[in-house]
Amino acid sequence: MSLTEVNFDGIVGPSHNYAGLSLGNMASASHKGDPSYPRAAALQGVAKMRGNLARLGVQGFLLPLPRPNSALQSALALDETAAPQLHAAPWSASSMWTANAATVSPAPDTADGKCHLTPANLITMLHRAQEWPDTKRMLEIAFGNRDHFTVHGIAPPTFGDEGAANHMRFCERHGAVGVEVFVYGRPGGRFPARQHEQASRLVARAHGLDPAKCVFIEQNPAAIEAGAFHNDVVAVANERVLFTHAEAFADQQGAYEAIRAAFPALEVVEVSSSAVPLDEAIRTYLFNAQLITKSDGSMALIVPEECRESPLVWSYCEGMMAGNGPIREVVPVDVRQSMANGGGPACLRLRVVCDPETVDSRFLLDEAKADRLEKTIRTTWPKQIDPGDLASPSLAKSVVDARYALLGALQLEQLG
Ligand code: SUG
Repeated sequence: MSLTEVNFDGIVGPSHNYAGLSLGNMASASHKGDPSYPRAAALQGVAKMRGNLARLGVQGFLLPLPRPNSALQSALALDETAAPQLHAAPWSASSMWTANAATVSPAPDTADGKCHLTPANLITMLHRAQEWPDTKRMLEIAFGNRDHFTVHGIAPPTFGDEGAANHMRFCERHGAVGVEVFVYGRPGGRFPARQHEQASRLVARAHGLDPAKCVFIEQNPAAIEAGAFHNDVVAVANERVLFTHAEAFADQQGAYEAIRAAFPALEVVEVSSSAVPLDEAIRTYLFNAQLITKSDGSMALIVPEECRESPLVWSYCEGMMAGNGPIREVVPVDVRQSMANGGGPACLRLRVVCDPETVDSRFLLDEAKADRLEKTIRTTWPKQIDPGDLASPSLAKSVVDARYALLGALQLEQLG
């Protein structure tokens, strides 16, 4: 059996909109009320997947969840006195950011030799807390092969869990035993600390990880204040390499030492605050990148286009490509529609180290399926959504119909 890293990207749903729902997420706040372009957004996502399919030879995806969520609409007892944000929450397409779908511990790390997934409860934000039941149902289908996968229940409230966005894994190669690093925030600041330490710890226990191969690290409260609402906004790991901003962790040197104690081969690529100030790193999402190992063993960083447009960030990237560190290529991709809600290339994917043969093949991409996805999106996804449209029954019908068309195109009607 050959284990490899499969990225499951979230297909951007037909209700994608900018309602400014995420306190502490600067992009979401600054684009509140803008018109959104769901069709363009979803096509940007498919183009990113095609690029990675060509680079890595394998690519998966997860589907948009049912929206508007009528159960949440009735639970909220919506009427004209309810705040606009309450009206918007049941329409959110936030499940596109699959780095928040679950925490994943690959088979080599777990006591029973299976790959364990815990769906994230996302309880800190109302519009995200509605995701997990449908996400869990989908994961149970995609990873339904019980000889290889276990899908757990969520961490119980009040422990906030935001999934893989706060989880990093270090290993010699993806199929080898790994050290799993859980990054949590300490509550009490201006913005919510969305990942709670106890949620991370219980996920590690539930997955049957070796305590000697788990590291728990506190996120820098100043990074949360600056808009790093998840650790993956300021750090990303791949195999031996940690690519991180110098202000990512509460105790930066202590974090490196703790990881190195469990994983001596750690190689840190640290970007100093003078090279790229924290605010610029968060604005451009330099670290919300996919750090991938190419077939020749070298690493490439898939970054948002916004990085190329920033003189500071791009000059850092050019210097890195010219140097002799582990990251030899930087590839900008256009995911602007997602970026405007605070979701970069890394947010849009859930990494699952597994044998692709053990996954339900309906969730795996090939070129023909990418064509089918694009055709469905081009013909059924709304072109534009203005904030006032969210109350419209005709928009609700188009969103529901578009998702059904997608389920049909992928033979996944059972998710209907
Ligand atoms: O949870 N944005 C998402 C972005 C998630 C990014 N994921 C990772 N960093 N892995 C969030 O804040 C915006 C929704 C709105 O404003 O309508 C939103 O939910």
